[in-house]
Amino acid sequence: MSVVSALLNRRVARGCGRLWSGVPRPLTHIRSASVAEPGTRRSDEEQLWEAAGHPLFTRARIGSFFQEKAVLKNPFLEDALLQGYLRRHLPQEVVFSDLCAFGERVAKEVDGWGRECEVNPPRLVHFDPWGRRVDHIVTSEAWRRMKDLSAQEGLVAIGYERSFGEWRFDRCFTTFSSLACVLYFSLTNSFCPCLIGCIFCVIGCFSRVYQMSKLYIYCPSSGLYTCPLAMTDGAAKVIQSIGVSWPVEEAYSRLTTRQPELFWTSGQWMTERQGGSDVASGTETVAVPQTDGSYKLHGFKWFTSATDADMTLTLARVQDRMGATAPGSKGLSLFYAEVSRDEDGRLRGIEVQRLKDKLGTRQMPTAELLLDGLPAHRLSDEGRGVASIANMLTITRIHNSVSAASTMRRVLQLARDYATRRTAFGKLLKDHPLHMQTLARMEVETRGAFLLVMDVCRLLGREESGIATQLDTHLLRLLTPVVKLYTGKQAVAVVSEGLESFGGQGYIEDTGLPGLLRDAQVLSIWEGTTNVLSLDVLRCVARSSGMVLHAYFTHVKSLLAGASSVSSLAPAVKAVDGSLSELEEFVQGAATRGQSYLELAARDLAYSLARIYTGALLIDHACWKGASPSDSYAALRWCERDLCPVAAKQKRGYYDSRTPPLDAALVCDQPTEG
Ligand code: UCC
Repeated sequence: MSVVSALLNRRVARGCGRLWSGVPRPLTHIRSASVAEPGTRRSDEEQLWEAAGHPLFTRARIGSFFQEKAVLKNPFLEDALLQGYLRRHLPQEVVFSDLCAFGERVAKEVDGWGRECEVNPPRLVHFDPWGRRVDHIVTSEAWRRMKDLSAQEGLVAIGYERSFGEWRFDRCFTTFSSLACVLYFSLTNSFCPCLIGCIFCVIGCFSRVYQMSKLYIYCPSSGLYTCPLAMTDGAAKVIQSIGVSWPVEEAYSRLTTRQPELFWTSGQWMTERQGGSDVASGTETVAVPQTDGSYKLHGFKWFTSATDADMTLTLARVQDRMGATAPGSKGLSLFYAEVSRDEDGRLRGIEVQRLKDKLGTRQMPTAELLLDGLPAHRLSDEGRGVASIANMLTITRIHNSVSAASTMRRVLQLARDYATRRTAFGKLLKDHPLHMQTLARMEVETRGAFLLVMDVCRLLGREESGIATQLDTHLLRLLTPVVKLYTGKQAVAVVSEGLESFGGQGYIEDTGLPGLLRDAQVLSIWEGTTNVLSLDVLRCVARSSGMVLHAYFTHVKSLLAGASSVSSLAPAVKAVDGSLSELEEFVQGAATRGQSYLELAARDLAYSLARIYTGALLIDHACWKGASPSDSYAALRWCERDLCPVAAKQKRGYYDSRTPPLDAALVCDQPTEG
């Protein structure tokens, strides 16, 4: 047989294979680790074909080169900053080995499930084949696996266990020792020489750092399962703060269990048709008291995330005997409801109207719900709904920030890997300084976001372990909206830039990359938009009579003081110090201004708080004895930006009374006639 006929025969065989192209193939995508694609080496067949004088691209032949995809490696082992941070703050062995094993699982197994969640989004089945209303939200197998995994890995539980069982070898000794350590710590702000007690305390107060580190590794591979986990964590926190007793005792233990068969997730149904920001005036749902002390809820929840939850916390207005309700925030109470079905398989007191058609987060069911007599229990005092659910908001906002930092890190890890594989203009991307400069800028953003997020987790852990000082408590209240709003914006910018670093492939759906950008976009929207959270900053400043800002200035100064002797960081220290003075000046001046002035400045104020604080954290981390030269470089680069935009914009008259009409005229500018 001639070379040509041999090749023709092979091509016929190949052509037959194409008939099967409709058969589903295993999922392969950029977020998964798998063997490298073949193709960069030309096959014998191709060489023969070319030797026979045939062109490389003809009929069924598509050339021999295939670009290698980026490979997701163990996200824990790939993350120098995460490791450095944990090495600095946590007893290493236990946490490191768990995070390392989990990172391996994420790269090898879980990431594929995450992709499957996206490819098989949830769907709503309204009716059974016989016409009965069932309202089944059908989710993928991968989505259900995520639930089991979340329990097994303790993704909520770690935040509530606050210690490791094996270290609690003697409860009495440990309790005594811990109390002594807490006292020592409160007085000296340093760890006492008693090793066991300290380790216990460290583990207790850094449980949140540990939990959030795990979520940070998991999030971009989770198929958005981190959303129900955020609400689950928030619900557990609310229950804990109100008191773990009937009717939520069982719920609490299920939300915080590590046993998959017992694990529950929770919803957070706050948003109604009038919107999710102004909850006080937007909530129409009423709670009708029942004779047994429970309630039935009637209303329409317009945007309920992860609606396949087992329970929910929600807000409603209690009706009096005449059917009247109190308006505004004072009329809202917090309710607990279980999502269950009756003997006919119908949801009790709920109709799922439809699933939302969203830009991103498509992996997760988000629904419009008619509450039509949903059985519920009131958890808060009447009229204390917003204040009671605020604990949930704190937790979900912190989770949101973890997701933001985590998504930035993930796109960078993939871009970094891709830069070692893709050649353009004669060399690998990693050898193009301009390309690496772009990635380095993303890296600086990501490092800043990470340290800011982790510091808030640290504060949360200290508060929950009972070792928070007043300064810590004030900082936590102030920084929660700040970290959420700032990292949400950073994530969109960094992920968008990250996609560009893959060229056109970053825009191709089944690489898995566009989903990262779509999912990032929600981070600045839900759980309080940028402007709503900027106003929350003003509220907490006013409600604390400025104490939250006092704590802020005190803490940033103490971080800078620790770096004063490090000459290589002097430009960064000087920049943060100068910006802090500008901010102080702004705050002092603002105290004499009216509310409208402050509201106009709110977003820039929040950005300034975020940038200055992050600068101080980067500096502080760069001073640590285990810091790397890259830690210093990142701190220096971060601090070169405008750290205090509120001062700069104030000087330019952005908040003066003549500006809003100009802004409005600009926005509403109409074409002139003629
Ligand atoms: O639900 C949504 C989607 C769920 C998806 C979850 C995803 C989780 C992330 C996943 C990561 C992967 S979206 C809907 C989200 N909606 C919001 O986030 C609400 C945004 N709006 C606000 O935050 C507003 O500032 C409101 C609703 C809190 C304002 O309401 P009020 O009634 O005007 O509030 P007040 O009067 O300012 O505060 C009432 C009480 C006060 O306590 P008392 O009465 O003791 O003085 C406040 O101090 O509530 C307290 N409070 C807070 N406490 C209010 N906000 C807070 C807070 N942030 N922290 C502590």
